[in-house]
Amino acid sequence: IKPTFAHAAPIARLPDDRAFLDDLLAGFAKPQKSLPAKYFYDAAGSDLFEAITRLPEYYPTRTELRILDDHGTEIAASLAPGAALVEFGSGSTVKVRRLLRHLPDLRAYVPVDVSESFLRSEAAALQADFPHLAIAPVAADFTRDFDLPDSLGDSPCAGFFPGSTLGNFEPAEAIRLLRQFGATLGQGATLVVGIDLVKDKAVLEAAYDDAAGITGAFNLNLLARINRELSGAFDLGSFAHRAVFNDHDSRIEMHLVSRQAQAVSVAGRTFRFADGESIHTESSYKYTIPGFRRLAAEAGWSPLQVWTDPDALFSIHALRC
Ligand code: AVJ
Repeated sequence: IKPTFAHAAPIARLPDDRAFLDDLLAGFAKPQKSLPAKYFYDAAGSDLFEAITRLPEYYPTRTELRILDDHGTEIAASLAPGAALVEFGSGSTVKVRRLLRHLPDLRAYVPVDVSESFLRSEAAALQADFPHLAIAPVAADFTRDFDLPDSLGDSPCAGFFPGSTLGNFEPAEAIRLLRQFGATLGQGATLVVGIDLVKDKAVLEAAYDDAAGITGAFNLNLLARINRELSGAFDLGSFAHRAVFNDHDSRIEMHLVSRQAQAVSVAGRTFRFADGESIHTESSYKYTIPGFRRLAAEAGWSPLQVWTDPDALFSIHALRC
């Protein structure tokens, strides 16, 4: 098996701008206006997210990296020998590198990401550092069903889903996604998944409302993106960033709150906002270890092992289906 990224075909999908407008129209028609969090990540938004991961208040990224550094050998040992490792939403390869160094016999690394250009450059950089690793990238939206490369043959599969990205999905959607991962990876597969944990409300809220205002800029960039891509007329100064922990649903919610009554046009339509009315832009669910295991069990995954940092801020689970 040799690297196949040069030949990886893009998966057909709805043109992004039409999907964006459809999602905006659906979200703005609801009593609580909302937008899907996945639209945060245009080029500017991805740069802002990178900056968030370095903020003193934003503990998840550095804590997960620490767990990978402290327990990488054991985490890698939870995978079947000679498995192909599929990363869902691979983005930058910073985290998987922590596993790859403990996996000399990996059959292949299969990064899955919507951004084909990012996939290509990350695969090339990874290949330079791991010359013997077979890399078989797939350009696909991992939330939809996709096929693994034929080159994997019938080798056992393992999945990697770090970053607590699963926390962005409503529990019912998270179960559906975990079930889909099981169907893609096959019976007996291991899934290594990063999950942020419930903790003190002040710590959670600071992580999503930092003193430097980077998370606010990240949130407001969604309106800037609407202006750029959908001929929107949002005045960014008349919306405020708000992040609150919703205890009842165990999730951080990010909102953009209208500072005044106003009408805003997007793609030729007019949307009205009352003073103080918000757009719900993101939910980031926080789990307890048993709570996450219950969710995973509903999707057909049983717990193998769990690792946390000394302060129990974050968790990495190995599951078996
Ligand atoms: C990338 C979804 C894990 O929920 O913590 C960071 C995104 N939003 N700050 C998270 C995010 C605001 C992040 N995830």
